[in-house]
Amino acid sequence: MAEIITFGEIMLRLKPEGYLRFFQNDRMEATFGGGEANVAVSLSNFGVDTAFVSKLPPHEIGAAAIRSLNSFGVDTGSIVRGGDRVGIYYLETGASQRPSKVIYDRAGSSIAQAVSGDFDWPAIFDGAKWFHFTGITPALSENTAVLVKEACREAKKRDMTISCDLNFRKKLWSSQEAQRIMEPLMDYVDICIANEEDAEKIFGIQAEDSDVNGGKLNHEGYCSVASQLIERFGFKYAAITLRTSLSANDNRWAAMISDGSQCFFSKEYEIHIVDRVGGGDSFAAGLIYGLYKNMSLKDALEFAAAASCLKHSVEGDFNRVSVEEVNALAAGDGSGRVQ
Ligand code: KDG
Repeated sequence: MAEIITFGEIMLRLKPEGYLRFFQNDRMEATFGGGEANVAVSLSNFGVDTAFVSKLPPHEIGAAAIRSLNSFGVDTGSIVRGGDRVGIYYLETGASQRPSKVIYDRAGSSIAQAVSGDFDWPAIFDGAKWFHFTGITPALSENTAVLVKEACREAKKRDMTISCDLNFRKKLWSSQEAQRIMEPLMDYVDICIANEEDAEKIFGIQAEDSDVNGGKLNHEGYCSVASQLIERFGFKYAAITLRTSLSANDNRWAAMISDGSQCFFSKEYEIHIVDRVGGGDSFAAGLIYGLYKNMSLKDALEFAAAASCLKHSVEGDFNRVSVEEVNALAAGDGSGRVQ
């Protein structure tokens, strides 16, 4: 029986090898990924019984997605089979001043067309303690927005902890639509994970001008964004990943968390980015793990930041690091360059 449940879309990820451009190669690496699936894989790697819930077509590509999740020990027993297609996303990895590109081809995927009644939430949540979703799932269709609400309602009834990574995706919906759908869902959420762009784009929450320098927030600015989220929605905690990038090749990575009265900041890591996709999901999974294992708020934050930092060194959406590796990094002073 799974302790933690995540719900969302798993997509086929098609990517030219290395730094090749879309039009430059005749082969694509085919793997799988998706916000909540990535979180489930990380948690499973950390040794927590985790189930990923979704809908996938009954054909072999749907089966391959399930096999991929199973290879990490993710419980896929509640994935419904039906509908016609697996969503696809194409990724071209940027370098230097050339940004990465993502192209979605996911409209009409099985999960986007799932309906109430496809999922037996009381059975899925039987014995579970934690439910996690992101802002991607309710953005897929009006149906998935309803499904997320149904899941949240059932999870709350069972006194489960609910976490949400706001994960604003401008290719999926507008700020106005996001706010309309996300605002009522926040009533159910205990732990909110975001970056400053999510908070601004979905809820119009911003730091004071005096806390912004050269487009970057200072620590007070991050505290202010987290406090505003907590005040507005009554979250227990709000965590924010810090956008401290210096340039595409030379990056720094850190995060913060607030409980409404205190703000904690993680160590800041210098990172060499191999693949940034899923970095936020690894942060979310690290935070869920730390809090689920009753770490102090500061330790859970450090665990999450270290897990996410390591993900940037791992090719693919899925993080493949162990608790021991994360703990070893989190125990350091953050000064070593991660190569
Ligand atoms: O957080 C990682 C996701 O962005 C990636 O897996 C693709 O799910 C995805 C999305 O909708 O952007």
